[in-house]
Amino acid sequence: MDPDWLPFHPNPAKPAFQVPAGAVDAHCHVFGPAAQFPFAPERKYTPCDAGKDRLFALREHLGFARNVIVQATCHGADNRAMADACMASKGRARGVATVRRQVTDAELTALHEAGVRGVRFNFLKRLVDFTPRDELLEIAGRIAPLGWHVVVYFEAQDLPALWDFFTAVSDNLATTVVVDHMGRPDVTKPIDGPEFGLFLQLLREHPNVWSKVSCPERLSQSGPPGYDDVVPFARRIVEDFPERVLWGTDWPHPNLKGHMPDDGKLVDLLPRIAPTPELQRKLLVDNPMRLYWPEEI
Ligand code: 0GY
Repeated sequence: MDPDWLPFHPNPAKPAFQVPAGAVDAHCHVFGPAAQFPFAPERKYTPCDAGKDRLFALREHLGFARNVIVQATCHGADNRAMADACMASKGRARGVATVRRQVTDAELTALHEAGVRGVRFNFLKRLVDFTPRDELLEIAGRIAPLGWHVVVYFEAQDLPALWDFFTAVSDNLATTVVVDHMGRPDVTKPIDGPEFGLFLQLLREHPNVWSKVSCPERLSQSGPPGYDDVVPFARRIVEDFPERVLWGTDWPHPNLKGHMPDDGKLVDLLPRIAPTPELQRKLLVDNPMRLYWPEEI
C-alpha cells in the first residue's frame, strides 16, 4: 500500500528556540503501523506508517514533555492506534477520538481510561463523508458529562454555515470547542477583513471556543522557513485570546502535497507567534494542561 502524500521529514533540525519546561505538542497524529492497525476502508488518502515510537522520539528531540494525539480521518472511527499510543506513553499523551453515534458507553469509558479527552468533528469535504448535525449533537451531548471537549476542523469559508452548530455546542452544552488550525484562514486576504474577522468574533463572543494556532505549512502561500504570511494571523489570536490557544506540530503532516516542513523550524516560529515568555507558557504549558491534564495542576 503506497502512501499518496509526502513522507515526514526524516531528520528535523534541533530547534534554536527552547520551549518552556512541561511544553505540550497539542496536535499530532500516529498512523499504523498498518500491519497492526489497518487504515480505514473509507479513507480519502493513504498515509505512511508513523507510529508511536517515532512520535515519542520527535517529542524528545524537540524538547517537549507531552503530546495530544488527534485521530485523523485515515483511521476513521477506529481509535486503536491512537489509544495504544496514549496507553504506551506513561501518562505523557492524551488523545482526541473520532466516534460514531453507535459508540457504546463502555467504549467511551475505555477510551477515557486510555487517555482520550475529546472527540473530533471534521467538516472538510475532501477528508470525510457528510455526517448529519443531529448525530454530532448527540455525540457532543454524550461526551460532555465525561468532561471531554469537541475539536472541530473546517475551512474559513464554511464558518457562516457552521456558526449555529458551534455555538449550540459551546453555549447550550457548555462544552469547550477547540478549532483546528485557526479555522484555516485564507491568509492572502487581509487580517482585518471580514473573513478572519468572523473567526475572531466567534472567539470574542463565545468564551468556550479555543483555537489551535498551528499548521502554517498548510496555510502559507509565502512558504518555509518563515511562513511570514501566516505568523500575523496566529499572533493576533494568541495576543487577543491568550488563555484559549494551543499549538502543535501536526506531525507527521498527513496528506500534505506541497512541501514537507522541518519540525524543528516549526518550533522556531513560536517566539514570533507568542512573543513573550508569559504568552509562550500559556500557549505551550498552562492551556493544554488545563484542558488535558487538569488533575495535575
Ligand atoms: C490535520 C490536517 C489534515 C488531515 C486531517 O484527519 C485528517 O485526515 O486532519 C488535512 O488534510 O488538512 O490536521 O491533520
